[in-house]
Amino acid sequence: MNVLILGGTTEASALANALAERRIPALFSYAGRVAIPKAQPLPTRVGGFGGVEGLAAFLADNRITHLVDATHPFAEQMSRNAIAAAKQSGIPCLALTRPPWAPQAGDRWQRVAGIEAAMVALSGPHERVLLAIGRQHLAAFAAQPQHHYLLRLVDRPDASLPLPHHSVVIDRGPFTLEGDLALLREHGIQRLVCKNSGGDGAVAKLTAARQLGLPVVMIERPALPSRHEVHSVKAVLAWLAHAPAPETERGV
Ligand code: 3Y8
Ligand code: NAP
Repeated sequence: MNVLILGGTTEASALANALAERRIPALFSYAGRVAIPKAQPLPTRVGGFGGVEGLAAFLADNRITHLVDATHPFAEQMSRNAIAAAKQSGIPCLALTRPPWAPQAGDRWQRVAGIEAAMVALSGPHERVLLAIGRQHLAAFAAQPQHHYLLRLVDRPDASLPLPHHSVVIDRGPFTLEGDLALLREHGIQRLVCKNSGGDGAVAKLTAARQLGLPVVMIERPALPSRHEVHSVKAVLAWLAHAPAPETERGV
């Protein structure tokens, strides 16, 4: 058995620890989006594979027997490539994901279908907005320059940002309720924009917004092709114990 974990989430890290503890041969993969990704207890590679063909070649060259896509629900391209490359390679593939967040009593969510729709939702007069979507999709919000944006980024930006009025905090999660309440209060935040990432690593800002009665523009997840999905490390371990390895591994 030789497992490839496509990582970058809290759940991927938990899975990596579980496989390392059980001495199950595995590799961990990051895209290379941030300067210093969290260290993992597994041999780790960083960078793209080169599309579906590159991933299929990697699977073959490294004699991967099981592919676990534990990427973030907004890592749409990686997940599509994983499905295609696993099918092409005849290798079992499983997605480890977390259920989307659902609004609770007291929440003031405006649910939108994507980044552009979130930008349109900010068409009102000046507000102080926590734009908690990271770095990659900030340019869309230049169309709403009237707001003051609070940006939470993993790395300090190395170039000027496309938003005229903004403040930056450098932080990587998982985040805490105490910390996010303080952040919203200190910056006088009046509205939040975030992705429906699910999981526990970034939910604190939603609990804080509920307690402060703040509206949230919630960007819903991109649609993905149907695939075998589980929501726990335990379920992945059970799948690994029973999923048939490819023929090459069975020596037939
Ligand atoms: C490089 C690797 C762990 C994993 C921790 C989770 C939790 C904290 C919440 C906010 C939202 C955001 C962002 C966020 C969260 C966890 C998880 C999660 C959101 C790291 C990591 C990598 C990345 C990439 C980075 C993106 C950015 C997104 C910041 C590691 C820390 C906003 C997504 O500068 C950039 O280019 C950043 C890019 C993709 C989204 C974007 O478009 O900018 N994550 N985040 C991964 C790689 O190279 O393969 O160091 O841990 C991982 C984590 N980020 O093990 O503890 O599981 O979701 N990451 C979002 O959800 O909205 C922050 O601020 O409230
Ligand atoms: P994406 O748009 O779906 O992927 C774009 C390309 O990046 C992929 O086609 C692949 O390149 C490469 N890539 C993505 N994830 C990879 C991985 N784990 N290992 C190797 N290559 C990877 O991805 P993204 O949304 O930028 O996310 C990148 C990473 O950040 C992922 O690990 C994801 O789990 C993590 N992350 C993302 C978010 C988010 O909001 N998007 C939040 C938290 C964590 P090739 O085609 O060249 O193979």
